[in-house]
Parts: sequence; C-alpha cells; structure tokens
Amino acid sequence: MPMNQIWKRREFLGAAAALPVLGAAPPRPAPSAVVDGPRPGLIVRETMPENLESPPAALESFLTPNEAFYVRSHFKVPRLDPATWRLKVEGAVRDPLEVSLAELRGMPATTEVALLECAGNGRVALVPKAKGLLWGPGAVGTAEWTGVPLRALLERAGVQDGAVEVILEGADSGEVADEPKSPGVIPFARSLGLRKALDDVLIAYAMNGRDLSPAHGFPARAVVPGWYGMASVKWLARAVVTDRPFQGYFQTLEYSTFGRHHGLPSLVPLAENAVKAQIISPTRGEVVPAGRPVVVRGAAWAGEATVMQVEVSADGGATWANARLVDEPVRHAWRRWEWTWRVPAAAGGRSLMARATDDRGRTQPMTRDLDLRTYMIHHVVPVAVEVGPPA
Ligand SMILES: Nc1nc2c(c(=O)[nH]1)N[C@H]1C(S)=C(S)[C@@H](COP(=O)(O)O)O[C@H]1N2
Ligand SMILES: [Mo]
Repeated sequence: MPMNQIWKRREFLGAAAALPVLGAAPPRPAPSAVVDGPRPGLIVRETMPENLESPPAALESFLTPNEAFYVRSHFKVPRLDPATWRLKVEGAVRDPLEVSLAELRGMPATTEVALLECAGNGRVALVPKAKGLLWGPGAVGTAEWTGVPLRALLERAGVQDGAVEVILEGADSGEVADEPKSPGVIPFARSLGLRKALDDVLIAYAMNGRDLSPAHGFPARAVVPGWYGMASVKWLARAVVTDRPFQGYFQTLEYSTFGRHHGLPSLVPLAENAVKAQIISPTRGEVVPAGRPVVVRGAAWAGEATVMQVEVSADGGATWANARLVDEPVRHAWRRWEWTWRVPAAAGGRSLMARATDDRGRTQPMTRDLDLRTYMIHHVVPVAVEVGPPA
C-alpha cells in the first residue's frame, strides 16, 4: 500500500492515535488531545499524575481563575474524544440511557457557583507528618459551573424503587501500587446518596464560562456542591444507580473518616465540607512591619451551610476579634473576610489564627480530631508570621 494511502487510512481512524508516519505531515491533534498548557501560576506537588496547588494570590478573587485552580488527579488525565464520548446512566433504572456531549449540551442548563476543596487541603500542617500529598492551603477554589442537573438524567432513566445510591465513574483508571494496594487497575469512582444526587449535583461541561480543560474533567464532570472535592468525579463515563451502598476504594480505603456509633468507630465516606476559615494573607513566615496596621485577609466556607462569623486572634488564641465578612453569602461558595491587625511595635514571632462559625452553630475545633485520619483538616491551624523592624 502506498504511503499516502496508509496515511489517509490512519487519518480516517483518528490521526491523534496514529504513530508518526515517515515523510508525512505530523497528525493534527483532535480537540480531545489538547492538553492544558503550561500553568506557571500553579505550585507543582506531583507531576505524574498531575497534582497542582493554587498559590495564595489565586484565592483572593471570589471566582478562582481557571488557570490558577488547583488540580487533583489520581491517575493520568484520560484523553477523551468529544465526538465519541458518552455518559451512560444504568443500573437500577427502568430505561438505561447514553447521552452524547451534543445531547448533554442541548439539554436545559443551569449555572451554579460552587467551591471545591480537596479533603487533603492543608495536610502539610499535620503532625506527625501524614502520608499522601502534602498540600498547603491552596487545594481549594471557587468556580461557576455550567451543566445539566444529574436529576434530569436520573429522571429520564427512571430510578427504581429500592435504589439508594448513584455511583459516578470516571474514565481515568490505574493501579494503586502503594499500600493499601488496589485490586489491579481500577477507575476513579465515588457514590452519592440518592437524596444528594437528586438535589443539586451538576454534570458540568463549563467552568467560569469556558469549556472544561482536560485537567478539570473534559468533556464533563460532576460538581457536588458543598462536598469535598473527591465527590466531584471528573471525566464522567457512567452513573450507576445501585440498591446497596458502594464500598469502593476511594470511599473506604481512601477518603473516609471514622464515625462513631454506639461507641464503635466505623469508616464513613467523606461527604460535606466542614466549616473552615483560612488565612490567605499574610502567608506563613511572612515578615510584617512593626507598629503599622496590616490587613489580614482570608476566606471561609461551610459546605451546604452558611458562614456567619469569622474570628481572628493575633495572640495565640487568648483574645479573638470579629473579622468583617467581605462577600454576601452565596450558597456553596466561600465568604472572603478581612481584619485589620494593629501590629505591635516589638519585633518577634507572632501567630495568627482564624476560626469560622456557620448558621448551624458549628465552629472549628482548636485541636485535631484523630478520627478524621488525614482528611478534613479544619481545626484551627496557626499561621506563624514575623514582626520585623518598622518599615
Ligand atoms: N475521575 C476523577 N475525578 C476526580 C478525581 C480523580 O482523580 N479522578 N479527583 C477528585 C479529587 S480528590 C478532587 S479534590 C477533585 C479536584 O478537582 P479539580 O482537579 O478540578 O480541582 O476532583 C475529584 N474528581
Ligand atoms: Mo481531593
């Protein structure tokens, strides 16, 4: 077969997958093969798979810019062809269905603001040093997501009586080689109780008004507002309705905490975000001039609840003052806050603390609850700063 005919056939089969052909023009990548460009704005925690943290400055705007939004991936980013991608809805449903990206985009859409925080955000502060990615404070961000309510798809498929959960499965997969090992190659998958699945979960295809990038789940991902990030499954492939609780790897061996019932600890999959305030500025180790006011800034969030108060202490927790809440409450988003610190004239180390309270009366604990394992780092963590000589 002449070379140009081979080339044509390869092109027909999908140029992006073809090996380079000698003498032929390099294949034009399909839209799906586009990878996220360099993101100099992100802090690299791991390159394979890609795990990138937002720098403090990225957390200062109400909506986190896409290029500065943290990335948390367990496996290699799957390259999905938007022309052939399908989302399957199956399991305990009357009419299993499959939707294409065009169909999904043709359905009535909603746009919702939602914060995503990785359950390991702030893990670097744990003592003794924890296993897992040692995130600083930047595994969190807020975006405006556009997509179709999961409810609409579940209603079309018809959830059967007796169903209790929906498992969301990503198109990414791999083998977890470290203990606890996975049973060979597994996909990333997480389940949701039907009540949440039928409430406000989105199948999103756009983030802050732009198509999802490959790293954030192109062509479509779940967004589970008010829940830790692991629930918002990227690169969605299937939604499986089940009549029993799912006990998959990522909700038992990982992303679970101990809950106590009748005095007995048992593993509970992580779900809603805990109430938490985070100091964004000044940053750890920053030198602030003595004797001059400094604006301490941060953000606070509370899952499905609303942040009502943020208190700040500059004396190791002896006294607390109310911060000013900058943002009006927006459901599932953070509220930025600020407080003016009258920095003392004497140089030396100081520690800043912030603690949020929500409309359910939940306040952040001052000490670490060991039942939380290495997740939900929401106890008050002091930020050590240095009061330097007057500017
Ligand atoms: N398919 C799939 N979905 C996933 C993950 C993953 O590794 N694979 N990581 C989860 C975790 S732990 C988090 S915190 C969020 C991060 O979303 P982001 O990378 O868009 O910030 O995606 C979640 N969805
Ligand atoms: Mo996460």
